[in-house]
Amino acid sequence: MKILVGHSNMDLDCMGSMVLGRYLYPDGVCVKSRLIHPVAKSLYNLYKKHLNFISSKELQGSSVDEIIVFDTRTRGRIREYLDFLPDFHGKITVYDHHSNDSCDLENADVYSRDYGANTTTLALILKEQKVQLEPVDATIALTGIFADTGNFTHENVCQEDFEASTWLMEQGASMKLVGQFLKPLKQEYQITLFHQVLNRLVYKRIHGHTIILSYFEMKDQVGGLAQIVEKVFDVENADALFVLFGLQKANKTLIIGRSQKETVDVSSILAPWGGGGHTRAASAQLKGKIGQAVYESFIHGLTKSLVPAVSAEDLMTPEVDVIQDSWSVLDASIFLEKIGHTGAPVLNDKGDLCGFMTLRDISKARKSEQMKAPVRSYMTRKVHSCKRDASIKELESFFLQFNVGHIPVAHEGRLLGIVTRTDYLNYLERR
Ligand SMILES: [Mn+2]
Repeated sequence: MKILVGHSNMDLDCMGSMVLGRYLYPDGVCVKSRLIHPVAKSLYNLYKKHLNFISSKELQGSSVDEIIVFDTRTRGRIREYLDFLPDFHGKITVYDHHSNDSCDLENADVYSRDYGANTTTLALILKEQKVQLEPVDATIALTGIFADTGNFTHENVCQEDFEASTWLMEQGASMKLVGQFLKPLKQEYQITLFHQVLNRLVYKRIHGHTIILSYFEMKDQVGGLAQIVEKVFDVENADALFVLFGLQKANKTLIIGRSQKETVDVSSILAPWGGGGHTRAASAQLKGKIGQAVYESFIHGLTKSLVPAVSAEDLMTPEVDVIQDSWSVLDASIFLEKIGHTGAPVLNDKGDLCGFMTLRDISKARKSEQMKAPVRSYMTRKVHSCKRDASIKELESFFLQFNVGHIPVAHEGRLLGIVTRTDYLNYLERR
């Protein structure tokens, strides 16, 4: 017998891969994991009959000669099936998109693609073979792609994910159903909890990072906490979020962390607490520890482990073309034209930053035929400058709020450099 499996705690991408995998291996039998990830539960329950997955228990005593693995290449993540197959020595074929994970499945044929979703790999193979899908399978597969690509907003998204999705739409996928399955908070208690967590958020600036924290105590653990935390992170604009759930009955604290910045690696921040995961999503469990004191000591640890954030000083261009306030407007105009900028900071004779001269200011002087007037009478006196340690968030709100293209960085009146909108955009792209 040939079996098709995904990783433990199957998610939507797993299910999408498996239903498509069935077209490649029509004689294969899909096996469900013991637990199903909360995000995939409603889809699974609704399509149980159509999916027709057997449980891993049913493998006991069966003669499996080939295993097709989807969405993982790690033995530990398919152990729950292998445990029922102690005598298995057959062929293993892997379809996976986690190319950074090392593969410890001996003699496996690994079909690896770096797409945003693993389902994409299977969809493109079937497209190539001109296979016709049942619309319900197209819907399940498309849900998998949306889920693993964060609705096509994650950095891992590539052209192939779009191509596969287009094809799945052609195969009759229902976007209405996809949207339904992707709603992260389906239960009323989850929505209530979402608002409770939101109400207790504390904003902290730690080493230039904006971190939000929340401590929440509850009797028993409920399903879908990670989705709640994710939703909170979605609506808040912070660098990272840590929600600590004190679980009274189990006498432990569950920490769930999310980050949107490479330099705030939540997995390494949670490592000293016995946690793990990815750079941007990780969790930890503190057994036997609960209460406000745990929260306090977590904040303390966090302060120690956070690497200082990038600040205005790191982004700025230090050599700035400046205008003197005693120059004539005409000279300033010629100067700006020569350097090809739309504006420049103005310094007084003491060398202090005293204004900003833009082409707009110059045209005002031109209209009133005052090109010989000194710069100081036409420059913009109110300069929106920032401090050298201004955070990325502050710069961002500067650009948005004042609609300026440059932000002078000053210290005690002295101009240190300038951050342009381009500097800022370049940073966003590389971070
Ligand atoms: Mn995946």
